[in-house]
Amino acid sequence: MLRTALPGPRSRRLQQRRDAALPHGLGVTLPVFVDRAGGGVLVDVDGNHLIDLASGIAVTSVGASAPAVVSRVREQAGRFTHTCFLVTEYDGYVEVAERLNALTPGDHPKRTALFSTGAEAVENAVKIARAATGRPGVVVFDHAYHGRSMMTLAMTAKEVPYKSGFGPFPGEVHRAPYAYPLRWPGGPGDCAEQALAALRELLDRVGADTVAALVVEPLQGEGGFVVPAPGFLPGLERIAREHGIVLVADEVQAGMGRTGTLFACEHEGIVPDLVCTAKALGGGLPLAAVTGRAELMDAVGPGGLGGTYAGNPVACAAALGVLEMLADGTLLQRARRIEGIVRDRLEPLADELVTVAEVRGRGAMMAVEFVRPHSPDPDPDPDTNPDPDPDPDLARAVAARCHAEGVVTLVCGTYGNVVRLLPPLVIPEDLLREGLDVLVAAIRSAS
Ligand code: PLZ
Repeated sequence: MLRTALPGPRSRRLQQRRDAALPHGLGVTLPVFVDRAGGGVLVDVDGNHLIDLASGIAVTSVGASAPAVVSRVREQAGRFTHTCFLVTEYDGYVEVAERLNALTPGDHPKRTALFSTGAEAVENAVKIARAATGRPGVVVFDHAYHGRSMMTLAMTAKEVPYKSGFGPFPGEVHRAPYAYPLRWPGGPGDCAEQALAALRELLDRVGADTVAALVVEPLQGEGGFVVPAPGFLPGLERIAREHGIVLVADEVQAGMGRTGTLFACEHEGIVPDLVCTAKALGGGLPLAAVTGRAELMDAVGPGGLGGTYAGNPVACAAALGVLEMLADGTLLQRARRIEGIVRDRLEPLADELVTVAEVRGRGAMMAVEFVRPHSPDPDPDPDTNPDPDPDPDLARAVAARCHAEGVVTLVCGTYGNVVRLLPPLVIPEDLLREGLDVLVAAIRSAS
């Protein structure tokens, strides 16, 4: 429900102040200033109601003002906002850790350390894996995104805009192909097997016994919402075990219920050694965690882990509200229901339009990948996948049309040609359908 063209006059005035006060390096998807939000709606300062299909990049899964989160935050902030857990302690931290130890895959003894951001969780997972193995190497994947700190930038694949101009980055980071079925040169059939063979080759080349950690997003986020070919994740687990490499699941974007299971690696039943969570964990407050095998987590000496704000008490209170809301499984079911609704509405477009290469994802983490129509190959090779030519202009145009109509969608992908949907799990169905109607119309007209 829009009252003005977007951005409205108040947002435009604030944007002018922003432009004068902030550096250009801070991008923005939709230059609209928000006044309040919740239930899948963002209300801007001009009174426009926007449909939220982004959740602040997979953060507000339980809603942007969920009572279970807000009441706990108020209560905790009224008692104290901070002590630094390294100075004096509070029970919320321990309770979040106990819950994550119980909820993450595997029934081995576990420990959890809390941090503030996803990048910090991933960095600390690398530190823990190095301390535990005494090895330096880190293996990551094509299209990976792990954060914006120096080590996680080294691990992130995409050069522009994340890495360019910021190097040199820390070394000992090796990159293997991710089992991306749509873009696998040999076609989707052998994708998992061939990607695993490529990883084995890489490990032979660098020496598997120099590798501390294999860090993988069980469903890639910024890289394009890539669901790995079936068998890839179990293969990684096998290879990691074989070589004493610590398997780290970066569940920062896909975890905490987003894909219809609490953790995305559950879809293939793998048990990572360390699990990184953030985003939805804190219900909008900055909280991140590394949860994993007790013997690995305990390999770091006293004082080796921490941070001034790591595991902030208000953020822990918020997380306990989130965990309570996720506990009975209703929201996981909602995520799966959202997948069904999105597939029913979008999959027909893949048959209808040559520009829609694929509709994919899991749960409430769904995406459309756009390509340029090929001129027919006069001499097609039946053994290779004709690499579909990414169309970032089309993805941008689709997102821009959605934005103009007040539907917040995000673009992602190494080639910028994927429009992704991350609605809050609590979004009312009619609102989701309304947002999808706008998206479908945008895809049709921009194609
Ligand atoms: N690992 C899998 O998706 C954050 C990035 C937004 P932080 N993704 C959103 C941007 O452009 O900065 C992410 C992720 C995965 C790690 C991270 C990093 O999490 O909380 O942003 O540090």
